[in-house]
Amino acid sequence: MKLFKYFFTILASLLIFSNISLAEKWDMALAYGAGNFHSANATEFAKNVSEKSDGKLTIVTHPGGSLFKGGEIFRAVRTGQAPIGERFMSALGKEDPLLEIDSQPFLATTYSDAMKLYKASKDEIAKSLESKGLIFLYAVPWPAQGLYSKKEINSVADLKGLKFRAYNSATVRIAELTGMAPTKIEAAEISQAFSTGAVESMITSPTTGKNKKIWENGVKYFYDIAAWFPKNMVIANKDAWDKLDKSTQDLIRKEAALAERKGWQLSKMGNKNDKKALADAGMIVGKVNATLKKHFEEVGATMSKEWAEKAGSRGQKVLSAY
Ligand code: PCA
Repeated sequence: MKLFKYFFTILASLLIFSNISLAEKWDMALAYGAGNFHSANATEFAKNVSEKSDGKLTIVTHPGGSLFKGGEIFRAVRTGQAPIGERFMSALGKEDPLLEIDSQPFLATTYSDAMKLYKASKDEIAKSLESKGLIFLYAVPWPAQGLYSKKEINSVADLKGLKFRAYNSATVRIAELTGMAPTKIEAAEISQAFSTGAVESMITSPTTGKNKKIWENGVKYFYDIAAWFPKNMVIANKDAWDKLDKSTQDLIRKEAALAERKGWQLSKMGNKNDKKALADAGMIVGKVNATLKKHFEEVGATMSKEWAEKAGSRGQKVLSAY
C-alpha cells in the first residue's frame, strides 16, 4: 500500500510537471493605450492564439506601456524579458535603416503604395531582425501623418522656431530642415508635453491626436500632409519562439497574417473617421498651402538622398523592388 502511494505520487507529479512545461504563457508588451486600434487588434490576435492553441500557449496583452514603455519594448523582446511585443518600426533606425523606410516623406502617400513598400521591404527587415534574435510576425500602419499646431501655419516662416514633438530620427530631421526645434517624445507623454508648453506642434496621425484629445491641450490646427504611413510591428523573441512546437508556431503565423489584414482595414477606417473626430471636437482640419507643400516635398527629397546613403545597397535593393 505504501509503495502504491509512493508510485502514485511520482506519477501525479510527473503529469503535473509535463503539463506545466507544455503550457507556455507569453506576456505581450504594447506601448499604446487599450483603446488604440493597434492594441485592440493585438489583443484580438492574442485571444485567438490563446483560444486555438489547445492550452499550449496563452498570450496576455499589457497595453499602455504597463509592462514596458514604448522606448523599451524592442530591447525587452530582444533580451527575452518579454517574449513578444509591439514597437513603432521607424524609431529603430539605429538598429537598421530599413526600419525607417516607411517614414521617408512622400515615398508612399497612399495605402496601396504603403502596402507595396511594405511588401518590398518585409523580407529584408525580417532577415535582419532574425539575425538579432527576433521573429517578425506582422506590421500595421498608422493613418497618414499630419501636422498639428497650436497656432495657424501659413508659411515656412510660421514654422521657424516652433517647439516640435518628434517621434523618430526622420521627424527630427524634418524639423531641423525646417528650422523648428525638435524634442523626441514617446506618444505616452504627448498630452503632458503640450499642456506644459514643452512643445507646440507635432506630426502624427489623426488617430493619435484623437486618442490624446489633443484639442484639450490648446492644439487647434491639423494639416493633412499625408506624406507617409509609419508602421508598428509585432515581434517575438527567437528563443521563446523556438520553445514552441511546430503547430503552435503555425497557428501564430496564421493569426498574425489575419491580424495584419484586419489592422490595415482598421487603419484605413481611422484615416477617415479620426480626422472627422478632430473636426467634430472643434479643431480646424485642412491642408497646407502650396508653398508649404513644396517646402515639405523639398525636405523629403533631401531626406531621401540622406537615407539612401545610410541604407546602402540593401536600401537600394528594396527601393528598386518598390
Ligand atoms: N502615432 C504614434 C506613431 C505614429 C502615430 O501616428 C506617435 O505619435 O507616437
